[in-house]
Amino acid sequence: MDTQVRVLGVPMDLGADRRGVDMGPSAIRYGGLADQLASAGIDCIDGGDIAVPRPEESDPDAGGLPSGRAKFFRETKEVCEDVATAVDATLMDGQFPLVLGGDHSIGIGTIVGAARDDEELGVIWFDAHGDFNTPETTPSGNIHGMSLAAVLGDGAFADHDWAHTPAVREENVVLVGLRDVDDGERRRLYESDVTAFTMSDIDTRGAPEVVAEALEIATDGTDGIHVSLDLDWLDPTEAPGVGTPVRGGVSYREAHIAMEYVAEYHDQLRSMEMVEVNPILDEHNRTAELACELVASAFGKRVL
Ligand code: 6HN
Ligand code: MN
Ligand code: MN
Ligand code: MN
Repeated sequence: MDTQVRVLGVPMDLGADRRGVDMGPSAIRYGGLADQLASAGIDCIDGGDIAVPRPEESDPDAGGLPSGRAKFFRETKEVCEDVATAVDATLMDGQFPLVLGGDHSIGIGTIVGAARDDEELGVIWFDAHGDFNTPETTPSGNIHGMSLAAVLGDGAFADHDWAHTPAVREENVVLVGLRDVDDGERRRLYESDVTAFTMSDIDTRGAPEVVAEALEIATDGTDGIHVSLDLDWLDPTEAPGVGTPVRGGVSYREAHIAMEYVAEYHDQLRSMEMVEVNPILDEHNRTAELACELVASAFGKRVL
């Protein structure tokens, strides 16, 4: 890829219960992101961090939703609007936005920013979770478990005139790696046209075949794709530094082959984000370092 990558950090932890994920952008930079990109032949510049208010100075119930239904709704909306502006500006400058989380609520901002009114955007969401709750179905009130539903215009998000991007059609959205889905979001996933591949699909068909199909679906009739990678997609033995680990995730090798398949679609790749790295829960920064390695694979790093 000839395009220069602009790194955007979003030290966001308002969308999750476990503190520490706000340090993710620092940990990923410290884990060697620029060197890994260079080893893939990619030039990058650092666009710094988006400002995020601290939970101590914020009101979880501000924003007009019933208490606890979508904690820090107002602040998350404001941060995501800033993320969207930064991603949009990056694309307008002819650069590639690489967003570092932070919890997965920031995916709302990245996708809104990457979307174009006159162009369809496909999305691949690598995750143990569906992130398909709404303020009506959420068991936790945490927006990181609702972000994918939000951009598709679901629940109270649309009522509050936030996040829905018509440029993203359910038919071009694919979840990969599911193994922890709440009852309410399972029902909603069934009713939607989103494609969802579970870990069982990966077990029986293999990661390469599943990811190849995911890429076909996301690129079918679209003008570009966004890749959102939640590090809890990987097995916790490989990626212990995440707030909501779930056993039975993809292996180190499966994650790399998946990103190598993404690299084959570099002409369509418009934006990417790496989220949910929590250095407080990590072991010697290995989850952050893994995030850097996976970015390099997605940008075409080759052994030979
Ligand atoms: N993530 N389904 C759970 C919830 O609270 O809605 C967990 C969500 C985790 C979200 O890891 O991005
Ligand atoms: Mn997630
Ligand atoms: Mn936009
Ligand atoms: Mn997750």
